[in-house]
Amino acid sequence: MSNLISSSAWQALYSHQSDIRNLKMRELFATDSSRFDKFSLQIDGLLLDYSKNLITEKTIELLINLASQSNLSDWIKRQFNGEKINTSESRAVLHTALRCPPNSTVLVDGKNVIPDVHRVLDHIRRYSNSIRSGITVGHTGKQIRHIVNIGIGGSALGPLMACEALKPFGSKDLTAHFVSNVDATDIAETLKKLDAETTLFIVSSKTFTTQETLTNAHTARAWLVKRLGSELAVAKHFAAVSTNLSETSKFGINPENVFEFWDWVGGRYSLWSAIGLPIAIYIGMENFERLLAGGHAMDEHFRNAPLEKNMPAILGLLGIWYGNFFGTGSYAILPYDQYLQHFPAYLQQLEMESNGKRVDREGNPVDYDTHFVVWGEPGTNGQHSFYQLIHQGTRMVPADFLAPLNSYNPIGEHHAMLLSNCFAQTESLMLGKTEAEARAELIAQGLTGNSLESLLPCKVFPGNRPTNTLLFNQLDPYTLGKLIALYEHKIFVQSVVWNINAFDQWGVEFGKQLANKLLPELRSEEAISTHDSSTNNLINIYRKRRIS
Ligand code: G6Q
Repeated sequence: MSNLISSSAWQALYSHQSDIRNLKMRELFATDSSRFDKFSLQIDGLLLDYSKNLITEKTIELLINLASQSNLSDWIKRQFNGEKINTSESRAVLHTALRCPPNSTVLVDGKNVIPDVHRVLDHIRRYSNSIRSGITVGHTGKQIRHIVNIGIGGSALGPLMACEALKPFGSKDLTAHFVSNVDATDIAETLKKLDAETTLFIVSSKTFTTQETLTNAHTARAWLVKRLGSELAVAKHFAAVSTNLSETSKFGINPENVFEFWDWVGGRYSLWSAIGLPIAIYIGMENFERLLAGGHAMDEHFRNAPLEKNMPAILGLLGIWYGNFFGTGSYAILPYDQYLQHFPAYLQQLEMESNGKRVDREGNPVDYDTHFVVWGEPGTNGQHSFYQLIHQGTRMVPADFLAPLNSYNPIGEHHAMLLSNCFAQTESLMLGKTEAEARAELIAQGLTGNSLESLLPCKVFPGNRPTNTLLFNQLDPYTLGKLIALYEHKIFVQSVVWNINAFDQWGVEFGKQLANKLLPELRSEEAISTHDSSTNNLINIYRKRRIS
């Protein structure tokens, strides 16, 4: 049995769970009018209401004990101080340094990294201003109107999510496009929307060796050269973001348009770095800096707030409460904000790639569950599809609801309707509907006898389904920065308790290793017989039936 499972803090939570699992949240609310005050936090305008959880004050006390037993406060210091806590890659983990003010000091191997961070930010400022103002133009002298991010995973999902989330701040003269998939359809359909003379491609890849990104970049390059009739056009229409400057120069990108970042920035944590270049161009540097400032504000909160008032710590520990003590296999992210439509996919990577691990920091297989499946869709759309399972399925699915109090599109009653749906959902997930309530409703509808009795079980809702609600005024860059950093730190909290490394991704590396392996066999003249019978047949069927 691992130290974690046998620890007193874990065992105390284990027995507490059996004491309280039959409690009803509706009764907890009915008997304690201060429940919201007890179980909510505010950090400059961002509210976390976690009162609709299956918890008592004792639960929080025991969860905080678990965090203390895991030396969470020490780990937070170690991360912020640039210790190489990503041990399997021997790297520091310093996305937090990317949002530090210029007068800060953060040392990696004895060197302060902040001057480099601000040197690159200055470069981003100059370049994004000159694209937006039309000082830097395309090969034929026309102003840039389309920016196309070519990148995948951590080099795509953050900028995609943030450009969509901050659309109200986006330049009306620019359209941001994102190409990730090696499926040619992705780039082909994007190219159809573009005019080569007014398009800037940003090739974003930490390693600059990723198959999908380089393939798409070469296709885009060939398209551009063909359209503009000159190789010289590449210098004006391509920029790159990478830690691998020798590969960017091999690709032929003008060194002035190459933006650097460092190995201590993990891919999925990189939108704050030069990987955020499309965001800076699209929303402008001042707004990009507001995003960084929001992230920094959450960093300061995370470092300084006591654990019981620490938003990332509370969110992380609640996740552990359900995942490890109630056996929930997934949790849902449900933004009631159309601009946050890519936020669930963004968090899916951030959380599952960080904490989807099976060995601890010492390399021992763990004997407890680590991360759960993360999924979600914007409300109210999800209500008309999968909420059924959350309300009445056999599994408990904890969910985070996120909503702005004010809309950028204040048309009629839309926003009040949106929020009324959001609040009604969390309320009814908590309350449920008892058999007596369901029966009274059916009687009021005129049902009696067998028709009433047979319908009754379907109309009962167990309730007691946990939710968090995060409210903010409007989704501006500063707020988005805080929200992203909140989840980043929440993930770190969980990794500390689980004693796993949240910052490596060997599963992704494995995929990259496999990517080119089968390719020559698909082109082979000879039948393939070196794999298992399934793989051999799949390859051979493709070989026989491919048209081009
Ligand atoms: C992120 C992952 C992964 C990575 C992509 C793209 O943390 O490592 O999603 O971002 O595989 O890698 P490159 O940026 O090196 O192309």
